[in-house]
Amino acid sequence: MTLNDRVVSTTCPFCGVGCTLQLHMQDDFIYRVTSPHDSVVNHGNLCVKGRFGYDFVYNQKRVTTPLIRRTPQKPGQRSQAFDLSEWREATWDEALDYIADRQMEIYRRDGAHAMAVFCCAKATNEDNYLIEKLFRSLFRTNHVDHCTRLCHAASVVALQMAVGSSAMSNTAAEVALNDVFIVTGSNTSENHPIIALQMKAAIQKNGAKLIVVDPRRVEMVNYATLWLPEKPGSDVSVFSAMAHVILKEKLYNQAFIDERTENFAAFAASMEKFTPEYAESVSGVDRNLIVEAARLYGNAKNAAIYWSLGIPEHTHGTANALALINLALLTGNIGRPGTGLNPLRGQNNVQGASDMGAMPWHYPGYQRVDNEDNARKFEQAWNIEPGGLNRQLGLTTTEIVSSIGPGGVQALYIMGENPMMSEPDLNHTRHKFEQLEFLVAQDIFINESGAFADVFLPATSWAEKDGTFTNTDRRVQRVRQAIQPRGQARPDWKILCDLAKRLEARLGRPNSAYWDYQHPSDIMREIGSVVPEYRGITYPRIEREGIQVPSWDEDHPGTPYLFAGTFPRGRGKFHPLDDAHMAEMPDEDYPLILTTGRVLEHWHGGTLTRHSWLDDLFPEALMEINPADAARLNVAEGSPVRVTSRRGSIVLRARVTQKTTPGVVFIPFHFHEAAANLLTQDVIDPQAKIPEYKASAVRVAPASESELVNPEARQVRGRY
Ligand SMILES: Nc1nc2c(c(=O)[nH]1)N[C@H]1C(S)=C(S)[C@@H](COP(=O)(O)OP(=O)(O)OC[C@H]3O[C@@H](n4cnc5c(=O)[nH]c(N)nc54)[C@H](O)[C@@H]3O)O[C@H]1N2
Ligand SMILES: Nc1nc2c(c(=O)[nH]1)N[C@H]1C(S)=C(S)[C@@H](COP(=O)(O)OP(=O)(O)OC[C@H]3O[C@@H](n4cnc5c(=O)[nH]c(N)nc54)[C@H](O)[C@@H]3O)O[C@H]1N2
Ligand code: SF4
Ligand SMILES: [Mo]
Repeated sequence: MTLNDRVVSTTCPFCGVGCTLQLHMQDDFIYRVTSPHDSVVNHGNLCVKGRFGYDFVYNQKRVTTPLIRRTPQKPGQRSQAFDLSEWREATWDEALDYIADRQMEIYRRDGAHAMAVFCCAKATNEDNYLIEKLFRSLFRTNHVDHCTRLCHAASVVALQMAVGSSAMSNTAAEVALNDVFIVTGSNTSENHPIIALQMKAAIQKNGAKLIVVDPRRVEMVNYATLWLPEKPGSDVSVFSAMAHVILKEKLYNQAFIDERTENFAAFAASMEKFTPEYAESVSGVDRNLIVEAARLYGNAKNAAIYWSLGIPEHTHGTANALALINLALLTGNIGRPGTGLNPLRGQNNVQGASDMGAMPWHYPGYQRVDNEDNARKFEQAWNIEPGGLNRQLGLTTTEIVSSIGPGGVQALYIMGENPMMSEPDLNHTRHKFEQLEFLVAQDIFINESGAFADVFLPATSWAEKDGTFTNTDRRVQRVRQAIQPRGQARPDWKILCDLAKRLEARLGRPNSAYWDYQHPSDIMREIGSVVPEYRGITYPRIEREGIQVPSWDEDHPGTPYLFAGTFPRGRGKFHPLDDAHMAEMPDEDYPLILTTGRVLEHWHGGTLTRHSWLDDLFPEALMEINPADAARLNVAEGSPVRVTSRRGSIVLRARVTQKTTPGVVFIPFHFHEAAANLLTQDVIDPQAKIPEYKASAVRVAPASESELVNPEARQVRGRY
């Protein structure tokens, strides 16, 4: 050990599990990552991304100075620039002044409606609080959203409707207290690997019984007592049939229903039609399996439901999530340790960004923007004249993209997202991006979306800044600076303060004091003053271990599980349900159902993991196809296939595997050379506005090696 050796304790930047990382440093170099055995979330365990995926911070392709496009971009003719020669370096002053001038020009001409922002679930709470404050208070727009819309939006809407909350009700580690648990629409071992470890321990050490409901034979099926292999999009029928059986066999919890819920009769009547036979005809799941699953869950003492994107990412995602909530209310499996409704949140800080108001309908703390009292409260906090904040609900991410053009959104600011990989129907998204009048990207790399920008602002990564992330079980944890910012890169919160001051000056508002923070801990103090759930969060209190919000004051220890005595909306509300179908059913021309998602080694659009050693572990896009379909279509293991939907076409290699069920193919959306979102559609759930990523009709045909896109050619980055 030399003098410069040190260990920096921080939180993993990848998934919502929120594992504690110890970065072993020599000078400015991270040479090893470990985790302490007593870490509260992960007990010393890490997955491959937390352990090895940090090297993106040193990647040569990081942008380290502000950049301005050499050729001015015009609406209708905007194009992507990946090559640095198409940009010129600028000073921070020049880049920020240029942005402030262009934004003010558009704002003065077209008003608040023309301004929109995508916030960042990878950035800190403090960063996200400031960016939504900037857009709401200075541009008076509520067109503020982030990737939560593409993620658990329908889970959040359903939980709001039924119980009045929008987070995981219990702590993931409470799986140790379950005697039965359901995992549905979650490939837990690849996407929340450390929670999967806890689930496996609950099964192997405590004898807990697992029910998996998923169209794919995900790894957790190996640990399950029951696997219900349903057709994608048929969850309402499967879970309502379970409720049907629980009702018929009187396995419900009458005391809980009487004391804590409402609307039971209407719900029970709507379950009549969902017989196991009927559900079998819709979902393809054997009726006996449905009955067995209902009995197992209905007879359990402590049962919990864990779900992820297979549930919300449908045009009927809200109904899917309501079907799960109905089951928990029916059996009283909520409001106690080891029970609950647990949507496994995805990004490291998607819970926090949502809590911070990075959403179009809410100020920080889920306080509706169309409520007069809330608007007044934030006008006071942010020194805005009475009536000055916008009372109209803003547009969501997918709506922002659709509205781009004359009369709609003209100026977009993207802080750390990649809609040109993550939004559905990328040919349409590309067309919309081309129409933008002004685009700013604030990121650590030029990704497929930032390549369209007029100005690129280099942000620091998580290893170069201080702040907090809120993990999937609502634990607010510290992020600590370990290395110096690369080049001139600056932390997001600093960039935003510098931009806000310039805008204030141009607006003639003597308000700079509202953008003077010495450190992110100052921002957290302000957050606590406007978000009651965060009042108890201060940096000294979370120095050693995070606190689970709500933490109502500085003496409050935090909240491991919610709804002990009551629900935020009072009684839990049952919702009657009817048939729900996916928007695009397979037919003769497009006979297979495509479901999209993730693999263990990669992250979303790949901006981080494809700039990391992790890319060597999984270098190429693969489509999973069942052996029965592969034989019929003449597709061999490893051979190239062309996959076509009504919206686009991609070529990638096939992986012939029992992991997918017949009739279903799976493609991860991490690879720009074979971007899955060229195939998906932008139809959305009417309540939650989430797109149906989990079901599109496609056809698959053998292709030749020469049709495969060479990753270096980056063909998908052009028009497809
Ligand atoms: N390695 C890695 N981990 C990640 C991420 C990543 O990019 N890479 N992203 C993070 C993020 S933001 C999120 S939101 C989470 C997502 O976590 P997951 O939701 O686990 O991720 P997906 O790969 O999209 O898997 C969706 C699951 O739903 C199933 N499914 C598909 N259609 C249906 C259906 O109609 N009904 C049901 N019941 N199931 C269905 C799929 O077979 C799969 O098991 O992962 C987080 N963790
Ligand atoms: N087909 C299909 N599409 C999907 C999904 C699916 O299952 N199927 N899932 C959806 C879901 S759940 C999600 S969450 C979205 C994710 O979609 P996005 O959020 O658009 O995707 P990411 O690739 O995670 O983009 C994160 C960006 O933030 C940058 N970044 C990282 N750290 C920082 C930081 O500290 N500051 C700044 N400024 N930038 C930073 C990264 O470089 C990267 O460019 O994709 C959605 N799209
Ligand atoms: S499980 Fe999630 S938080 Fe933990 S190390 Fe892996 S990616 Fe990081
Ligand atoms: Mo997500």
